This record gives sequence, structure tokens and C-alpha cells, in this order.
Amino acid sequence: MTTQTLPIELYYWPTPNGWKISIMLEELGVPYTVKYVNIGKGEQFEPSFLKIAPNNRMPAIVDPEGPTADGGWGGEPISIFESGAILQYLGRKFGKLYAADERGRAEVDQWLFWQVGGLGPMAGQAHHFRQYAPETNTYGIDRYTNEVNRLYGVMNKRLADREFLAGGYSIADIASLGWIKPHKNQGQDLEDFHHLKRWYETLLARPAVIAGLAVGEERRRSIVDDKDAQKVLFGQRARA
Ligand SMILES: N[C@@H](CCC(=O)N[C@@H](CS)C(=O)NCC(=O)O)C(=O)O
Repeated sequence: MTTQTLPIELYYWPTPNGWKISIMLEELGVPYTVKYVNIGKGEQFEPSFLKIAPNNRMPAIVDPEGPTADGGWGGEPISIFESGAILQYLGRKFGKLYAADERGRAEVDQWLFWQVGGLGPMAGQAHHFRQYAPETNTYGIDRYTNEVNRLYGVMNKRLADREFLAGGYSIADIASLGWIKPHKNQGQDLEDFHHLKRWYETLLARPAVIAGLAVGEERRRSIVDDKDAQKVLFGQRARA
């Protein structure tokens, strides 16, 4: 297995997308340092962060021991944004939690992209309309609560005859966990999804998951009543 000497820098805030990478790094047991990006205070717009993450979203990483041209490690530093790309990179680098064979990898990728392109954004919109929207918008609430419910159903069915989403425990499971955690804020009841509930409880008991979820927990604040944070986070448009 590749050994990591210098710590990986994790640009992070304790949210469902940030947790994916703190959990992954804890699972891998590699050295890392946390660079907090307080997204409620606008730190995601710092020019130094935008160089790493031009989409002004965390998580991102800088690996000081990047890939070399001959397929090894310990080359020039590399920065990566987008949680799915980071999970795949770490899985490939350390040869863990991401199947090595093409069939297994394709299976993991399907569920990873399902989370990044579906569960995450839809659950995020459900949070928005149910908790943050300044006025009650029944159409928005119903649309996203229903879609998240449908996605939970897909996941529940997938987990009916297997322990994890794609082969053994993998980056696909790690990616989805953080978005199931706030299920109440998405208007979902895990009692309606027994296989999903079993999976969720199994993952929550893993020491690395406990450690990953604890990273920066003391900094986590609800933005429901934080108008300043809402101003930073909502209504963003293209910047000059
Ligand atoms: N597709 C991105 C989504 C990341 C994302 O939405 N991060 C949020 C917090 S959970 C963020 O950094 N928001 C800052 C902002 O909206 O300006 C990923 O998977 O990495």
C-alpha cells in the first residue's frame, strides 16, 4: 500500500459533503490536516481557496505527494475539488474502499455518481425549501421531499439483498451516509426504509465514521436563523 509521509490538506466545513472526506481519511488512516473553510462567513471566496476550488464549494484537498509521470506517488503537489473526484483519487492512491477490478469499479461509480448527482443535490433542495426558504413554498417542499423519498426507496431496495451499495463497504457508502444523517430535515422517516436503516446504523457504528463526523463538530451551526450566513450562501450569481 502507498504510504503517505506528508499530511494531506483537507479544506473542510462540517457538512454532509465535508464529512465524506473526513470519514474517508479516517478510514484510510493517513495523516491529514484540516483547513477550515467557514462557508457561512464567505471563506470559500478567498482567492487562495478559489485557486484550489474554482466552484467556491468545499470539500477540496491538496496532496503534497501527488502522482508521478510513471504511475508512482511522491510527485508535485496536486489539488482536487468535488467530493466524488476526491473519493476516487484517495481510493485509487491507497488501494482501499474502491474496487481494483473494472467490473467492481463500474459498480461503485454508478452509486457514487447517483449520490453526487442525485441524492446530494435533491436532499440539499429539500433542506432549503423545508428549513431556509423565507416563505413557505408548498410546491418546492413537495417536489424535493417526494424526490428524496423516491431516492431513499431506490437505496432501500438496493440494500434489501446486500450489506453495502456496491460490493464491499466502499466510497459509494461513504458518499451517501452524510446525506442520510439529516433525514429528518428532509422529511423522511427511516422506519419506512428498513434496509436503509440497517445500513445507516451499521455505518454509524464504525470508529472511522464516528471520528470523521466529529471533525469540527464544535464549529457546526444551524443557519436557520443566521441571516448573515444565508446572505452569503443563498442567491449567489456569477462573480466578475
Ligand atoms: N458537488 C460538490 C458540492 C459541494 C457543496 O455543495 N459544498 C457546500 C457545503 S455542503 C459548500 O461548500 N457551499 C458553499 C457555498 O454555497 O458557497 C461536491 O460534491 O463536492
